[in-house]
Amino acid sequence: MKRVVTYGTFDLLHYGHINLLQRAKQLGDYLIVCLSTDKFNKEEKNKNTYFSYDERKRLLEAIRYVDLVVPEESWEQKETDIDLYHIDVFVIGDDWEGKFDFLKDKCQVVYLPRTEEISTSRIKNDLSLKSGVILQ
Ligand code: C2G
Repeated sequence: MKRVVTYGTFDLLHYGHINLLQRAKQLGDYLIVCLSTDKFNKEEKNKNTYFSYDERKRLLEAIRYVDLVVPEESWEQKETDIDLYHIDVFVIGDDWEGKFDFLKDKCQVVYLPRTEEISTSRIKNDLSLKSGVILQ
């Protein structure tokens, strides 16, 4: 069984995330998502998520491509995770191109093209703009 891992916040789940997860799953048989905790998002990624960790976990667990969701609590846990979960492939979007090449001596590292036209921040901006216009 080929085991794949990916990492992320996955806030306001959208089709860009789904595209990533679908392609990640195609690279193996079992996909683990290491989901950034609320603490990690706030303290390390400077991200204030709309949905809490539990809500984001619930959403990811409902996706057919995802087999297991576990917490991402630090930048440094990737190497241990690869051993712990016997990972064959590390996958992430190409906005991280090259950043995780140090994992190459432990597993295959794949950077997948992002879905360009969508992002969580774009959703937030568009919604605030729209609501701003309507409410004025
Ligand atoms: N993604 C994508 N296309 C988008 C938006 C996101 O392919 N339009 C991908 C990202 O490249 C990433 C995954 O979806 O692989 C999750 O995106 P984020 O939640 O923004 O993850 P990020 O903050 O990049 O966290 O330790 C690694 C970090 O936790 C990665």
